[in-house]
Amino acid sequence: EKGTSAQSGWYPTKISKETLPMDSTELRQSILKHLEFSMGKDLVHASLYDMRMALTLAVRDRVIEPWFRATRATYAAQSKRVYYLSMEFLIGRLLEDAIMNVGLTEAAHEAVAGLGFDFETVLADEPDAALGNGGLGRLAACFLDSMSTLGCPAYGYGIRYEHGLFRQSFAQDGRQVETAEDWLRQAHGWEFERPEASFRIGFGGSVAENGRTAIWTPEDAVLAKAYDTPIVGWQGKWANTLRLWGAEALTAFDLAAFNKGDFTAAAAPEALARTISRVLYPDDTTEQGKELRLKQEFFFTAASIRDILRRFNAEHSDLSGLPSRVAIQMNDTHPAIAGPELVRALVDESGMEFDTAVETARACLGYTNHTLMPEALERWPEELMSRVLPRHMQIIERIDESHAKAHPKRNVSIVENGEVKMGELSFIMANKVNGVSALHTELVKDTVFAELNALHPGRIVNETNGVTPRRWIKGANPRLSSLITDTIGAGWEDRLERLVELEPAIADKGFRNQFAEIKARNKRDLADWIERDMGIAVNPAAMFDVQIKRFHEYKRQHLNILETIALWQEIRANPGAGWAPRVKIFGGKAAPGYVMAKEIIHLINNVARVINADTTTRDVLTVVYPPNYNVTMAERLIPASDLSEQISTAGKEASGTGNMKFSLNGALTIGTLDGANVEIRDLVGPENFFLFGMTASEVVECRKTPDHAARAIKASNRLGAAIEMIEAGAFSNGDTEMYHGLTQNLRGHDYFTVCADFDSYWDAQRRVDAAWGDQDNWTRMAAINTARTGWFSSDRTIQGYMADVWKITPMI
Ligand code: 73E
Repeated sequence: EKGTSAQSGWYPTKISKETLPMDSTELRQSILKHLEFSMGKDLVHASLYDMRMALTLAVRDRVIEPWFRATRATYAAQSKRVYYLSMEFLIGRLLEDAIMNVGLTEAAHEAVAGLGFDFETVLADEPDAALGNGGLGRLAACFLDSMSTLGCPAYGYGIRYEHGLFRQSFAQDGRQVETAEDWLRQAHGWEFERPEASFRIGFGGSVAENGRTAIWTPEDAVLAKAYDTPIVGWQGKWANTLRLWGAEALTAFDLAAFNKGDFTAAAAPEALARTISRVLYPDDTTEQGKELRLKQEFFFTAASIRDILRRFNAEHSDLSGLPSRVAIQMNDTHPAIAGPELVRALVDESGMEFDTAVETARACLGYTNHTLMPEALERWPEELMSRVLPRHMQIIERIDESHAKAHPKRNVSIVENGEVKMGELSFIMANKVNGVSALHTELVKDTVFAELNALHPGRIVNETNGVTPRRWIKGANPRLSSLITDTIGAGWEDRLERLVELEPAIADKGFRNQFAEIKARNKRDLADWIERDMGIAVNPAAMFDVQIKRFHEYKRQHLNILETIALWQEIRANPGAGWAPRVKIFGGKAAPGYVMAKEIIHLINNVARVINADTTTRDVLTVVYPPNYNVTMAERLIPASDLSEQISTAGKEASGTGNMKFSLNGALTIGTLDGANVEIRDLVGPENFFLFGMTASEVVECRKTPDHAARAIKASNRLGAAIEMIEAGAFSNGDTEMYHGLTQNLRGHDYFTVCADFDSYWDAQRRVDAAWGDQDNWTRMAAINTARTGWFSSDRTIQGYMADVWKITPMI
């Protein structure tokens, strides 16, 4: 960048006209220019796609100036840079966010309408970039937004998956059916292809020892090619780069084979290489461990490390200075090979002494742990690692040996029982290790990394997750945003702690009425969408009770559906008891290979079918489960929610970030003391939070009683009856075997203590009902949730990382 760009002289030397404010007439001109010269259309023949692309390119033009300016300022200051390495970036749609950040929302609305298109329809034409599974990937996307907003010089590095997360339908009688997602079928208007930034990434082969260093001769190699997307921050003050790597074949198309008529052979090298960036693995906190996954991890990590070193070497000559210029964050263990790869580059390619290289690498690296679920802690067979990355395996063994030598009394190792433990590797190679909520960080210290924490006190720190208020309040809930601005004035979007200034207004009945009216309007919009999309009429005055997240047993969607069944029975037995009307809304996907999670999805759809057909309960209970939950659907659902279901088994949800989005948008939480729920409850106050269930340590205690589930079922008629209804085939057209796996698990092992927590959950739900009865007080509690949760801005989280982990000062 520095070398080539300075020579070719494209650096703007002064603030260009692109930074000046733009009105709708100028934007219109720019859209028309792009329609003509980029899309090759005139307005009369422009399709929705043409209009969306022309608008995208016109807005993208406005992002270039802050992007160049940020790059220039970073070079000029020789600033340290953050490199955020993540297998997932769940960014969703970009257009609306970018328009908002560069202050063009009104102008764009006006310009697009003036050209004869509906603005919302144009925005909705953009496919979601679903390059992530759930919370981990969405967190990375929120962090990109906050790093740009705060002026933290940063690059996001990941994989440009051709196919993001699969599309979900319930085509087979309510069972999840997966189909390929193809967001890249249309041109991706935001990215810039960078063929000059390409690296050869090798796999396999052999290692020749050569004194202190070694020469690795890979057997296969692919090309990693960079694709850059500018990420502009709030008010366009700064922009960073998301650099995603696409895999290509090194050897071009085999023309000789083609000419002989062997078309498959001709295309083979290309097809093979491309598989590496073809699909996102659809596993979130669940088991896998495929060779291709390891190759993906190495592919993007190695390309990123090479890019980082190239950039450093262009500015500096002494690699010992690396840690003062480079902070590399590993988003979970997926990029854990960054440690050995950096050591390999320093030793084998730059001749650095091994121990010095390990110290240097460690001083650059941070590791974020996102889960304690044993099945999600990555381990690779030693055999596989040695075969795919022979030099890295040697380096890992050496790191392991020297760590063991330095700490002879402790029994911790990276390689154990023929497996390489990536968590231990990441911990040992990082100078800071962080958990993602206060509770989770304590559990990290006390459980998985207890030994390592004793050896390296102070290495583990907490950085509680956050979410970007630009997307999750300003963009998703414009009505609430206007009320906030009207009440506390402008400028809260990048100073979210200012939401506390709302609190005095909550005492005012007029304010509460406005707050309630906004929620009601958001709910009417959602009800219209549900009716349009699913053909289900829901009562917009009912309580919208929402659980949206990946399907996993620990998240306990089955606890929710069991309570739904029990409630339905209770309403049927006593229809006139003045029930609080509810719409239960579910959303989420299951990993395609996760049988139990898919059984729960199927059950929910069948319970919905049966309950929604019951005319006696129709007015007070409806269950809806729109398929293909994604970022865009979350933006639609969260502002229209009254009740947020955060009901994981305590000790299992590392943090949660959906929970924060709900609170900020004025939903009350029913939840366990798990992850960031603990901090939400501390902030909003226990009287504004519906707590239930065992604590993390009580869960551990409970499991010591082998028949805890059977006892809980025996003690709870409601729970027993709900399980029996499922077993009797009430939701499976009389088929008594359909949910056998699920009910047997509940009656037997019930590791996630659904049964033991059921009564407590039921009681909390009835407290929710009672609270719903006083609508004005409900609104007061909801508004308090908004006012007191400004701390959950990802700006605050990033400030924490900058101070505690990256040791970097922002540039604005
Ligand atoms: O609690 C969430 C957390 O809020 C946690 O389950 C999730 O990360 C979020 C952000 O910190 C998470 N995802 C994964 N592990 N933890 C994961 C594991 C393997 C593959 C993909 C994702």
